[in-house]
Amino acid sequence: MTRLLLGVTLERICKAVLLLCLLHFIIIMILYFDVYAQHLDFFSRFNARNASRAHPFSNSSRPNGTAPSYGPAGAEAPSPSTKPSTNQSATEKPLQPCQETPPGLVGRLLIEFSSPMSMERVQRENPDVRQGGKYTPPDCLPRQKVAILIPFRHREHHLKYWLHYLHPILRRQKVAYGIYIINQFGEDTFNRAKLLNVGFMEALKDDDEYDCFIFSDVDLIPMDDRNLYRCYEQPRHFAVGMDKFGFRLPYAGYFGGVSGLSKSQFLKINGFPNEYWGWGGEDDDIFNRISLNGMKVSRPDIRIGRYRMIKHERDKHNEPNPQRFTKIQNTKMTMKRDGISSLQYRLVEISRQPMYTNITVEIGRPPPRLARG
Ligand code: UDH
Ligand code: MN
Repeated sequence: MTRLLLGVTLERICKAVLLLCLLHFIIIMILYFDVYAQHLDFFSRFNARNASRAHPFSNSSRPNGTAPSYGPAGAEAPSPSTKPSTNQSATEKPLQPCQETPPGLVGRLLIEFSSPMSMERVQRENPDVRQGGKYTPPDCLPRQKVAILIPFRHREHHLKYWLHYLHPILRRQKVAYGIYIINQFGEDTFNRAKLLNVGFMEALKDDDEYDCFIFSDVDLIPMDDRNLYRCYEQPRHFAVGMDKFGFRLPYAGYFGGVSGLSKSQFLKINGFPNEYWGWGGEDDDIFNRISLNGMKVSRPDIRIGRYRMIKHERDKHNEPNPQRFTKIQNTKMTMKRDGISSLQYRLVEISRQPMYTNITVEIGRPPPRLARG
């Protein structure tokens, strides 16, 4: 009797183990399907504009565990400002303007944050990036010069992943760029939008040829290199589908995460607000500024504008700002006085690192009324 019972129990355990294995297999298959889904995407395959165009400089290797692309860039034409060459010697054949759809893109990328990352590895894998995190495509004339600005404090771990993934992506996109980490000095309440205003000013002081500014959270990595980091005819919202929002836009007017404005678009809205202390609201205020100034946000296709955010808890001194709901009702009144025109800060240090330029800045603290909450 006991033997029979033992036998039945063993059989059940075996079945359970088998079931678990099957479940595991199915989950793995689903994950793979997700990454390689675009292979099966007939629409993007047949719509491809440049997929078959060979290019002498195209990169056939697949960095960062990337899958090949068959699809279009899914992006509109960039604004046409073309900069003169800085990387061309007199004896060489003159460089051609970079193609609107870069030929070496690979499409959907496999992004993960489990393998350890070090700055040494990032440096080793990006030997063409110049001191300060600058890069110029060697084989074509870029149409724009892009400053990438990252609001920052105590997120070194995230920064390594960001640099690890973004440098190769930007290189494949043929972007002429500089990376600026705008590091808030001290432990007062965090202010994302004000840091980005500082970034705009300091990047232009560093190089007055920047004509495009991309504002990115340090923990957001694009999952597709066809999401082109450049400026467009209208202000751009890049992070349309984040994993934390189920790869959907959380609401129609969302402008958070990663966005980009040309120099003239940024100046037209008087930059970003300086008076949003703590978490939230500043991105909605920027969206309001854009609409109130007669512009319209442009976005990539939802299949291309997907992002992974490195999981994290809320930071200290960046609690949700309880004033944000009232403040975003008043953008029309506040935007003329509060913005790049009223920006005040004290520069603490600029240091050029191999993979980025660090700008540490003191931006003050919220007025006492807000500090009390
Ligand atoms: N940031 C810093 N340091 C800080 C605060 C913010 O570097 O102390 C920067 C960083 O670039 C970050 C961005 O500001 O990516 C936006 O802040 P966030 O990442 O905290 O905003 P998010 O909306 O998170 O992603 C909200 C808190 C989520 C808590 C979830 C708990 N499960
Ligand atoms: Mn975040």
